[in-house]
Amino acid sequence: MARIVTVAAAQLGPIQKAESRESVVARMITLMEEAKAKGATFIVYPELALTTFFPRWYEEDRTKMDHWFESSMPNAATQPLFDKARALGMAMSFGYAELTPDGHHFNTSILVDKAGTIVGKYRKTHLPGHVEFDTGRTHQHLEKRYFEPGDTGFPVWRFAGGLIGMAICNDRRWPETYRVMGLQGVEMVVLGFNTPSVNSQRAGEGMEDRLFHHRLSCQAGAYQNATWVVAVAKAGTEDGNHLMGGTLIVDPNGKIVGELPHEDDGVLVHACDLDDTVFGKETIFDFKRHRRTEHYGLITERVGVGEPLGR
Ligand code: CDV
Repeated sequence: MARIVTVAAAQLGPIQKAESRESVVARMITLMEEAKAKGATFIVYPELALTTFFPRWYEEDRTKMDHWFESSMPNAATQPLFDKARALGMAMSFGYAELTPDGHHFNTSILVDKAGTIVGKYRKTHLPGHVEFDTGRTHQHLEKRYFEPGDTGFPVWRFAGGLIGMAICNDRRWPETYRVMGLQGVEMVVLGFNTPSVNSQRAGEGMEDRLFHHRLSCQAGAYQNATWVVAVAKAGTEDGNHLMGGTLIVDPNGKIVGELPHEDDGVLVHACDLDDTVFGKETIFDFKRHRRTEHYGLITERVGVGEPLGR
């Protein structure tokens, strides 16, 4: 028997520094209407969906960046998105910069059910980039300056008729991200990303390589954990800085079932059968039968590379 979740990967084109949240929310609502018309019941937007990718801008006084953060959710700017989701009966996930009441800064994503209630929150674990201005880079990536590492871990929620987990951008490159969710039986991982199309520390690593690594990471995570992966870009040129596209959906066999071919606002809709996860979970990736945790200690004991065990 099929368990279908029709998901819309809702890519956003560029958001310039000067664009207001209200304007972005209007674009997100347009995408939601399109997703609904195409049969979707769950829409996924990118990382930091409400604003430009502000961690590319260096600011000496960090408090001057607080205007990019949301201190409540929903708030006046995003309420129309929540209202529209409730009116359409659409579940959703989107990313934003979160400023907590006690002053913590996180790169956050939420799961919102079709009644408009926030039922899940994930805070980005793997923060890329650096803390101080780096003259050796072609562009700055200051996530480590403006965000703290997330404190949520990688929970999986019973949501939309399945087991759903979240990740954010750089998290998708780390096998641990998927495996921790895999061990909770995850059936669909949803994630958003803002990926510059050139490596700031290696000019020769351009868009072709970046897209290759992105697909490789999402496909491996999906296959090795027998889960759907829905990866959604913010794409295009933001104030002169180019972000790659590559919004895609991967099936539990590791195959890409759809990918957007452009860098504008757009939706990629796919009817994902969560029961397609069963074969992998009961055979080659039946963790209970095949994992050998007695040999995995280094995964949690070591952060960086240490002495070889074989000498
Ligand atoms: N927003 C990100 O996490 N971006 C990183 C870049 C800096 C490599 C990514 O993994 O796509």
